[in-house]
Amino acid sequence: MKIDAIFLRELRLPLVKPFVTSFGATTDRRVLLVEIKGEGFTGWGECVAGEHPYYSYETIDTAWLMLSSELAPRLLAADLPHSGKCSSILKQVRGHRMAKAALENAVWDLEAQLLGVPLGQLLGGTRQVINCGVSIGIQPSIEATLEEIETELAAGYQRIKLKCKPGWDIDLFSAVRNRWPGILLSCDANSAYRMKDLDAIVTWDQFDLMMIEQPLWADDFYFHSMLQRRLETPICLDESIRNRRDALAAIDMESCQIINIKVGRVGGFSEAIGVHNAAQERGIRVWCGGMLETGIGRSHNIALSSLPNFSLPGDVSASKRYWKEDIIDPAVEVSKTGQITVPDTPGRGFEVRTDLVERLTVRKEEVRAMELVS
Ligand code: OSB
Ligand code: MG
Repeated sequence: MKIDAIFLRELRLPLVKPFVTSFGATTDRRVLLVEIKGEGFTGWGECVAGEHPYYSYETIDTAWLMLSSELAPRLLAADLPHSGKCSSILKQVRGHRMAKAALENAVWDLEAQLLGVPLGQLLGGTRQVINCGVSIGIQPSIEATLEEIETELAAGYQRIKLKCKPGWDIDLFSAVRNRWPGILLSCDANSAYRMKDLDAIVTWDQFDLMMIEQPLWADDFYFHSMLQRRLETPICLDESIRNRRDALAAIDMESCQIINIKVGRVGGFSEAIGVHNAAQERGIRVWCGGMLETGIGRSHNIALSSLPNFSLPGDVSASKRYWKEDIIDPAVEVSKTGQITVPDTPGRGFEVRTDLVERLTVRKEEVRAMELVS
């Protein structure tokens, strides 16, 4: 593949409503997009790094710096026979996986168009529809949370994930379970608990949660395995799994029974496929996590979710839950049965609304190829 130009863009987009997790609230998103021109096509990638280094050490600003000074120049200087080669071209740069993913995914996005195949198919996807759940942020009250859940269930979503933290857990789960004894329910602590909380977490088995996501430290396997031994409820790891090797270690240590795959967190589609396959071979179920993406990241998550082992409903939901106006056409829609149809047209299957992207762009840079030592 011949790449002619790489552009970085920062867009500002207000969320429809604030999204609150155990580490804080997000009201406006600063979104970093990678735009790659080559072979007569434009590939798009979205960087899922946040505004602050809370979920991960990466931020939109560190990602911009890495993309413009290290990653994109390397890609421009390299031979690129196919997308699967990206990760080895970028491997000299340690970490910065969200920045790498934005670039690599833009290449896959372009290659799918070039080959005239749906992106999902290029990644190895087999599903025609994907099953959707929602992630419900921390609300001002339990009553407000119940109302949110009511709305999302009425919209058809198959699974409800509650963000939780110490002091926002047992009473919440209990109220939700009283009202809806049978729904698929899970929780996500974004690593807010510590060893002193283990006895309390063990009592959550009574709520028949589908999983407890990342209760302990963001970099931990060992203490999660100690907790998993005491729990009936499966632990799902999100933050801890940075790559395929981490997945293998976590599975081997029995730190989790389910893995949340986020393509940004693991550094791109190639590694996400690696995690997916490693889990599948070992009978570990996976689902696709969300990072408040615009339509570009959302379309990539849909393509990834079409792989066979994405057997649990993911966080990939309708555009309108987050954006008044999404930057793709059509917007992502979810059926009354809580499903998204995987596009069967070439590429990502959603047009990028370039006029709207241009209007929302607050910073733009063309990356130059660089003479790299070594
Ligand atoms: O842990 O899944 C998470 C958003 C920001 C940071 C971490 C997480 C999330 C979400 C977003 O839960 C869910 C979505 O995009 O729908
Ligand atoms: Mg999570």
